[in-house]
Amino acid sequence: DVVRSRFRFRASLVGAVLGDCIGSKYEGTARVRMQNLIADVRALHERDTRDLRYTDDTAMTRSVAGSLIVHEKFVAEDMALRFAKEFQKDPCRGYSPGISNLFEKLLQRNLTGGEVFRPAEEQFQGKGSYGNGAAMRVAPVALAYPDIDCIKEVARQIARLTHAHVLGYNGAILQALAVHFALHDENVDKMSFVNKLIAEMEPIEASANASFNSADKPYCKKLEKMKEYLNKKNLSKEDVVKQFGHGVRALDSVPTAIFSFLHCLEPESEILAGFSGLARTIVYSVWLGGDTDTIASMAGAIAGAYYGVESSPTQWMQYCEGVKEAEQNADGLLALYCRRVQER
Ligand code: R7I
Ligand code: MG
Ligand code: MG
Ligand code: MG
Repeated sequence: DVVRSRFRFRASLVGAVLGDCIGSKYEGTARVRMQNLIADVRALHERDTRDLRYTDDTAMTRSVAGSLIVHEKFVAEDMALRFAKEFQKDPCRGYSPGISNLFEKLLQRNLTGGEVFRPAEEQFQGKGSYGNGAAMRVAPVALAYPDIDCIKEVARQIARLTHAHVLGYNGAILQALAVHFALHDENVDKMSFVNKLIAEMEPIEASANASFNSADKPYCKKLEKMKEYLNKKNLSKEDVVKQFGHGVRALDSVPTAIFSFLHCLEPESEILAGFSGLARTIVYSVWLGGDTDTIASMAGAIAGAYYGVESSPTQWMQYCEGVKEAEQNADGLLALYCRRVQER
């Protein structure tokens, strides 16, 4: 059903923009008060607000979508250059200092072909970044490919342009998988959703272990914990943050975004009744505090893919910068997706 698909593709990228725009006011705030958040949202409904600007999360998501649409596949050099040029054009969007340095290097060195992966490998004394910057921009990959193995591979490759640490790129893979499963699920069951993610992440983390000489599967471990926490009654947000984190590390934010989506499948009592599924997911994830724009953007991409556009709050869409472009990119990705389905 192409019409319903179009709505879900659009809502995924729109959800990512809304989460970024609404969350960015609180980025780095450990304790966000629900009262303040509700006031923000009410201002959007009462048209009593200024336009909310998007940050680097959205800027980079747009580059991922744009490059995939133009080339109809992943082209490393073009993708890296789009990130860097977008940064150069508009550097004050809240990029981390590490990423800013990386883009300066990319632009100065005139790198070609596979060399574009090198600056990422040099980050953080040669260990590579485990930040959430690769996961926060990955949603378009899940919209560009019907095939799950392609999603995993392309998510990893795009991530490695900036995040060479295993936790950085595996976080991007997990987020892409979450968007993929949400997009294709008609009636999400929390436990089977998490089980599907574990089934995919298990071999990925096992093979990472072989090369890093470790027995740890940190993403799978958090996903296992998630099953326990999704069944808990009267869960406090302090508990959620303690278990899943709300920080800038991918490991402390991708599972949190997935948890927010699943937890908000049913209305959370503390959140305004009458909110749509996408709206309450975004409000809930911002309320958790910390890296609010990024966690809300990732949760918004997953929730949008599931609920579709009928769940997108139109008043919010009017005040958030970049919504139109997100819709256009979603349409371009859907066309690409449909071509791939036909070619199968
Ligand atoms: O991951 P990245 O693009 O940052 C994304 C965040 C989001 O919240 C955006 O909204 C934006 O505000 O920035 O940027 P990186 O510089 O790769 O990583 C982000 C942060 O993670 C760094 O500033 C470090 O604090 C931390 N970090 C590390 N610290 C020590 N060692 C990431 N990797 C390492 C590491 O290997
Ligand atoms: Mg930000
Ligand atoms: Mg940001
Ligand atoms: Mg952020």
